[in-house]
Amino acid sequence: MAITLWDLTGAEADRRFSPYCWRIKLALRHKGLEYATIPWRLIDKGVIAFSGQGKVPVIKDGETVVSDSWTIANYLEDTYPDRPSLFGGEGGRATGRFVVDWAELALMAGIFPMIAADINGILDAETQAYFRSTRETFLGRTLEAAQAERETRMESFRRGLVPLRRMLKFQPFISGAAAGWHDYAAFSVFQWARCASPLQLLAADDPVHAWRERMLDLFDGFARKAVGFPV
Ligand SMILES: N[C@@H](CCC(=O)N[C@@H](CS)C(=O)NCC(=O)O)C(=O)O
Repeated sequence: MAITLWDLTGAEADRRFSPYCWRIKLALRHKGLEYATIPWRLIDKGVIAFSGQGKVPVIKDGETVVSDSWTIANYLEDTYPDRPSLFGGEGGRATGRFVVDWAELALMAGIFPMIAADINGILDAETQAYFRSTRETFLGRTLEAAQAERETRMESFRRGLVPLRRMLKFQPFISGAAAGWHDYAAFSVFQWARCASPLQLLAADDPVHAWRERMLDLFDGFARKAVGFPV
């Protein structure tokens, strides 16, 4: 039986923009597991109440319900040990946790203010009211005021990518010779931005751009085919 994934959507049902859901869709493909997605909006809390919390991703695998992208990745790795490994061993699992936090605290935190108003623009009116109120409280300013700082923020965001840029001189993927969880956890943030905003986060000659291209090509261009903006 296929795994069910509740997957964040914008006003258009096929604009799936959650970074946390993206890394799980890529992990499911990596494992070669069949899955079906159910579009979910930020305000549809009741729909996922069965999971005991209010965020996606949530998966249901038979009778097992799992939420939180890192918990789901570990569940998939441990439940399907005969499928291709996401982590490549226990050392990879440990550094995989580091990438989850780096992706959230360095990548997402750096990108979010630059695309905050654009994200609002892909939502339906009802979800926009919720998004604006929760995210403006978080940002401490309006979505538009945050996004207006993008010119000044871009340089430091790109500078923060130096360790990744340098690593990619030695290997094509963060996980090594082939893509794995480390790549999915980091790429999912760029895919979130690409699904929600036309902002060009990476210069065309940046090795990180070339890595993102390789990630967009994986699984027969799965991420590239998703509804998003050209980057
Ligand atoms: N730590 C969680 C974070 C999940 C998360 O924040 N998901 C967002 C969608 S991208 C969400 O559902 N937010 C609900 C809300 O803002 O009310 C994970 O890794 O899965």
